[in-house]
Amino acid sequence: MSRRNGDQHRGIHSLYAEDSADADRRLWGREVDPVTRRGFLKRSSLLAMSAVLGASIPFARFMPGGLIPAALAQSEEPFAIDGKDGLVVLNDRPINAETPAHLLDDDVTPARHMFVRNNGLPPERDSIDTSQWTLEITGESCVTPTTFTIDELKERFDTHTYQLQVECGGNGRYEFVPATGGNQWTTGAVACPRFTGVRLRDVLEACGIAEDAVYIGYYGADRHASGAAGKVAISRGVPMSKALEDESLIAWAMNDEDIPYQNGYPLRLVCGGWPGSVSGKWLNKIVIRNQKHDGPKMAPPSYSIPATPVAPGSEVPEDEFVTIHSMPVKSLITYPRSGIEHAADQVLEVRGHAWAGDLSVAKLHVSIDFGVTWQEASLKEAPNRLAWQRFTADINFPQPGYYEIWARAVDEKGQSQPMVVPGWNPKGYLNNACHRIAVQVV
Ligand SMILES: Nc1nc2c(c(=O)[nH]1)N[C@H]1C(S)=C(S)[C@@H](COP(=O)(O)O)O[C@H]1N2
Ligand SMILES: [Mo]
Repeated sequence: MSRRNGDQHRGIHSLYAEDSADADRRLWGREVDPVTRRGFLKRSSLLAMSAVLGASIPFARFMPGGLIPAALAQSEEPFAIDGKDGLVVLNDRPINAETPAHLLDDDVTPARHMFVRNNGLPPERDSIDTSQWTLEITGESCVTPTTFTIDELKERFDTHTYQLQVECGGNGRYEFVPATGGNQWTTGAVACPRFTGVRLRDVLEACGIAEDAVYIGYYGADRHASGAAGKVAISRGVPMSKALEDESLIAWAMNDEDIPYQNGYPLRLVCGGWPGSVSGKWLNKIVIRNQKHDGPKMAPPSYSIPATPVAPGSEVPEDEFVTIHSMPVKSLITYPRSGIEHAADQVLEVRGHAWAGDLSVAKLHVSIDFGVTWQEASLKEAPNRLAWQRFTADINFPQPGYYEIWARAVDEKGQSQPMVVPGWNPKGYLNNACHRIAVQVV
């Protein structure tokens, strides 16, 4: 079974109903993602739109022609996964499930709300014996290959705790046109829990890093989705410079408890700020390599983008890709939940998080008039490097009606989230376009 969420949580960019549907047909010779609501809105006037929303639209004059109101473009479809609550399932074999924005409101993402992205089939829950679990450190650039139990890791190395953002490289993929293969993540393949473990660096150094070392790679105990024995679903890694950072952890705990089964119990790698795919789950082996790691899903087009921009739909030769390193600046509005009603005479406190891969976020602005004017939000510092940052903004609405709140973050290097979906790429990675929610002011 594979469930798509239709147009849940559509962002700002894919919503130019009339224009984009026609443009889609012109460009691609087919209807891309036909949505009933879109058909309705195409024919409807502003008056009809207001009638459906149950409110007038005070900033209608700024509303891009054909924009589908966020209030109509979002829906929810809960599904149960053991230990998870309120996630939306995109695929159940392997399990891929994302978190609705309003369930990511906590400063520290609770285990039950952390998304799940499985490339293969996790090891049987009952087969996992924490006391027997081992982590092997080896590879051609490892001087003294060593195998550790989890207890040995705990005894031999200092324990560290960091709050770390993990975002799937394909988060936001659903908005690329033409559509690209893979899970059609909307906004919810991101989380920022607190991980506890030992530094990857300490363990690697204890095993001896040869001078020619350039990369590490991980292996986990999950099986390929085909079930084929010995076939690895995913084995990715990072350059030594990332592996040796303070915050790169071999973790056994998340939010002071065991790591949830679907998130890699009993041991996982966490390299925050990079595509989630480098943070290996059910971790049982790390290789120190004298070349770029070449495990499954390291080679293009996996977790890679064209080195230079390409026209949407282009075929890109393998040697013209680069591997994704740090994720780009992004933000998410986590309160209020999209579609709520709010009293006109009251201030609305909007909340959310912003993050920027390896960098920090410098500023965050919100707009209630479709991006014509922007108000600076208050933005907290991260509790540690590679954690997301909380933003809040008090919003006053000039009169009752339908509003959208848009949020836009800028990183420490001045790089902003784009308003529209960024450059198309063959696998639909790195969509960091602005998030928006709907509010009915009554
Ligand atoms: N062993 C293993 N590690 C893995 C994966 C996997 O399928 N198997 N998926 C990766 C991908 S693509 C992502 S985005 C993150 C997701 O972490 P989560 O499922 O804990 O949210 O785990 C990464 N680590
Ligand atoms: Mo991912």
